[in-house]
Formats: sequence, C-alpha cells, structure tokens
Amino acid sequence: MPSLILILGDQLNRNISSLKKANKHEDFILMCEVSAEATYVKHHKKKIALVLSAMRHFSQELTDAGYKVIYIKLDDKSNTGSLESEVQRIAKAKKCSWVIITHPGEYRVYENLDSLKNSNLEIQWIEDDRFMCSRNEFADWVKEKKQPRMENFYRYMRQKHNILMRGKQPEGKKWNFDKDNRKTPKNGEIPSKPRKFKPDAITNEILSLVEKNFSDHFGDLEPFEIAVTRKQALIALNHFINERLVNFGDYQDAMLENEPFMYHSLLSFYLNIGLLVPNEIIVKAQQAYENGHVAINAAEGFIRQILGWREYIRGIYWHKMPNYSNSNFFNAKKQLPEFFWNGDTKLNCLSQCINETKNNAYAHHIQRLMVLGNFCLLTGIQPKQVNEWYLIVYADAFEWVELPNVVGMILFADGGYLASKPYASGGAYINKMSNYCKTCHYKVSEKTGEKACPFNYLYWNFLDKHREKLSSNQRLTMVYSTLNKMGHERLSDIRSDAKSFIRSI
Ligand code: FAD
Ligand code: DLZ
Ligand code: SF4
Repeated sequence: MPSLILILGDQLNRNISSLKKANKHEDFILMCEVSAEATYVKHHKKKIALVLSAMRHFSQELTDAGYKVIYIKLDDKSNTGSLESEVQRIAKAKKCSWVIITHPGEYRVYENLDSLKNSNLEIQWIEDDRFMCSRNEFADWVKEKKQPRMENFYRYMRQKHNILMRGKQPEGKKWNFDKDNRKTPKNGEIPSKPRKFKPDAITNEILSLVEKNFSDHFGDLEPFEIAVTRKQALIALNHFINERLVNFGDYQDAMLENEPFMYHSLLSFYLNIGLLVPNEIIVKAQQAYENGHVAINAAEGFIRQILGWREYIRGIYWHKMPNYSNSNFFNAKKQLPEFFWNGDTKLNCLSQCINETKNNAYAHHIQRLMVLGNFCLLTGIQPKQVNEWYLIVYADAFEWVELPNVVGMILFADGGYLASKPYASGGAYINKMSNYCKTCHYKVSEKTGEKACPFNYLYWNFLDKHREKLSSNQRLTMVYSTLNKMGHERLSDIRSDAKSFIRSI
C-alpha cells in the first residue's frame, strides 16, 4: 500500500527527512496550499507569496525528478482549506493509511496534524534534521540549567561541529567578537545591496492569487524581488558571502534611514522554508574567513547568529512549549497602538522601521529588537498582541523562531529564562546606532518635557515601575544605583511624562 508523504510549505528541500523515506514509484507526495495557513494570522502579503511561489516551484522540481506529486492549489474547487482535512481527503482518495511527515516547525501545526491519529490514519513523525541540534540533544543540554545561556550553547556547538576552532581554542583566541561589531554608521549609501530576483510566470500567477484572496492583509505585495527556488537562494547566498559579509560584523547593529538591509544577509527567508540549510551557509562563511576574504569579527558574528542564536531559539521553543506562549512576567496589558499598522507616528525611529516592515516584510535584527521591541517592552504592550504582530509582518516569521524572540528576548516575559536582563534602552542607544534622531520631531538630548524623546522617560519609568522584579538582577545594579540617586522632582516628571505618553498611544 502506498504511503502519503506530506511536505509542508517550510520543508522545501530535496533532502528533507520525510522524502528520504519515499519510494518514488509507489508513494504519493502531497503538497497543499490552504487558506487556514495564510489566515490563522493575517500574514504579510509578501510572506504568503514567498511560501506559495516557492511551494509551486518545488513541486515542479519533485515532479521533474520522478516523484508522484499531488499538488493542491489554493483555488482548487475540492480544496477543503486546512492541512489536516486535505491529508484526510487525499489519503482516502489514494487509499493510503500511512502518512509520513517531517516534524513541523510550529507546535500548532503539529497538534493539528497529530489529531489525525483519531481518524484511521497512522502518522509517522520524522525528526527535522535540517537543524544542527536535534530537539533531544537540546533537551539534554538544557536539562537542569535554571537559566540556560546562548553563549554557552554556542560554545558547545562550535566545539561539537569544529567551527572556527584551532584545536580546542576558538579561532582568534576569543569566542565572541561582539565588541568589535558596534560601529556607528556613516551617513551615505551602502554600496552593495542584496541580490534581487524578477518574478517569473509562476510567481506572477501567485501574486495575482494573493492580491485576489488576501488584499486586506498587511503590507505591500509589490515589488516582489525575493528568491523562490533553491537555485536563486544559492545565488543570494554567494552574493552575500562575496560582497556583503565583509562589512556584516562592523555594522551589524547600525541603522540608517532608507537603508533597510544595511549589511544583513536576508537569508532567513530561505533558511526558514528550506531553500537553504544552516550548515552550508556556515561552511561558506568559515571558508571566506579562511581564504582571508573577511575578518574574524565578520565571520564569527555571522556564524554566531545561525549556529548559536537560531539553533538555541529553536531549542528553547520546543523545550518550553506550549506554556511558553502564555508568559507575561510583567503582567503587561496595554493594546498594541494602531500606528504599528501604518507607521503614522512622530517617533521617527518607529515610523522608519514600521514603514520598511510594511514595504519589505523585513526589518533587521536591531530594528526588531532595539526599536520596535524596546518600545513594546517599555510601554507594556501585552505579549499576545506583540507576538501576533511579529508573526504577521515578517516574511521569515514562523512561530518557532518568532515566539522566543518576542517572549524571551524583547519582552522578558519569561522572567529571564532566555535573556539575563531586559533589552531595554533609552534614546541614546538608538541615536548612537542610527541617524533616525536627526530628523525626529523629538529631541533625543531632552529627558523630560513635551519635546523629550519618549524612549528616555519610558526607560526610567519602566525600571522604576518594575523595581520589585528587577532590582535584584546583578546586571542592573548600576542602572538601579543611578535611578536611586535621582531626585524626587525628576522622578515625578519621568512618571508623569510616561503616564501621559502611554495613555496617548
Ligand atoms: P542576519 O542578520 O543576516 O543574520 C543571519 C541569520 O542568523 C538570520 O538569517 C537568522 O537565520 C539567524 N538569526 C539571527 N538572529 C537570530 C535570532 N535572534 N533568532 C533566530 N535566528 C537568528 N528571525 C526569523 O527568522 N524569523 C522570525 O520570525 C524572527 N522574529 C524575530 C522577532 C524579534 C522580536 C526579534 C528581536 C528577532 C526576530 N528574528 C526572527 C531574528 C532576526 O531578527 C532575524 O532572523 C533576522 O533579522 C533575519 O534577517 P537576516 O537574514 O538578514 O539576518
Ligand atoms: C506560512 C504558510 C502559508 C502562508 N501557507 C502554507 C500552505 O498553504 N501550505 C503549507 O503547507 N504551509 C504553509 N505555510 C507554512 C505553515 O503555516 C507552517 O508555518 C509550517 O508548516 C510550520 O509548521
Ligand atoms: Fe526615536 Fe527618540 Fe531618536 Fe526620535 S529622538 S528617533 S523617538 S530615539
């Protein structure tokens, strides 16, 4: 009897573990475009277009390679609209009682598909071996650690996979070159831009489909210039390694108006749906260092993001789900302001980052963390709404990576399980790392009053408000000592400015 092998929209790789089980002549490969996945949150139009176009290209590739592919299009008349119901329908039609699936990235999708056990289908789950640390290995590493830290996990991964190592010592005699990666941006253009791709006939068809079915979703659909095949993704990867990695380290934290991509790789789009795998990217970055093409701070900084942060975040997600999504350490209750959807705010840094997000379904890490995330933390926006926003607006957003970044990294909603202290800052940090403040309505040098940068008083107000929960944190000793030295009058101005600002949004 044939098996049915379900390939999900983020499993678009010829080496995906479920495909290795396929008997090409007998088994059916099922891929389905379903409205449930596009609308459980109203994803950015570019994200839907990316996933659906890449799915169609991948199914063509599998068909050309001789697999028996059943591809369900979004507007097929018989499409029942969800992954589970499509699996049931096709399994029945093809007389398959055995369904093979590589473990999904998201808990929600796993639960939905696992419920098929209650019908008369057998599900065989296979580990997703695109990750360099399996869920079991991570569980082993993390067990009994009260506060696991990324840096320790990263060192463990460097040693285990022998990446940027000289024997037992880290290359360059340091594990982490972050201190060299905080150059302030110079004004002017970033000479090398990320590689762009023209839509082909398949993508154009998808663009029309998305416009027709999801016109009320957030974001600009066009121009659509993202890679949708492995071949294109490899071109994007080589272009980044050859032309842009060299500056990645120095300007990793920098932000400039009208330069949404800086020297970032934009590879998360491709990594997260399977067009690229982490190991091949890391090998290329390491080679660029070994060939003398890039310095250690660029190679190490970049590799840490993928081998360290990405694997660590994924490990935490599966270790802490499902309860992790309910975390709310500060009991934050505020609604997400309307301007997160249209960028219509006088805070120039937010307006820049939101508009770029709307145009590109992309913002780089420091924009997500230190501008948008910092604002949500300081104003006490409820984690559920922040999570939903981040899941909607980025084309690389999948819950396994989005949720720990929001809950653990930006909101400290897990009480410090993932991060050792909240990533909170006043306007000075944004001013140091960007040119946003130069044209802002507010003055970054002013601490309180009508024209003062809201980040300034919001920062101190946040620390003041959460004294009980934060003041014993050793990493915050210095800031609490500064806060404790503030006079009554200053503190009362801070509290009152923060109160009226938060009320106003
Ligand atoms: P680069 O800066 O070029 O970094 C290279 C790669 O490292 C990325 O492609 C990514 O795969 C990985 N990486 C870097 N930082 C992280 C991180 N903190 N967690 C996991 N992987 C990381 N990343 C996503 O892929 N999807 C998300 O939904 C997502 N949501 C985020 C939400 C918040 C609040 C924050 C602070 C970060 C989020 N990130 C997310 C992490 C990071 O911002 C993006 O991976 C990065 O901006 C993608 O752009 P890039 O490919 O140009 O990355
Ligand atoms: C994000 C997405 C979208 C928009 N559409 C589909 C789809 O039609 N079919 C599909 O198989 N997957 C889609 N995905 C990806 C899933 O929502 C989900 O994020 C992954 O399967 C991770 O578990
Ligand atoms: Fe943002 Fe404050 Fe700078 Fe304005 S002054 S851009 S609000 S940090």
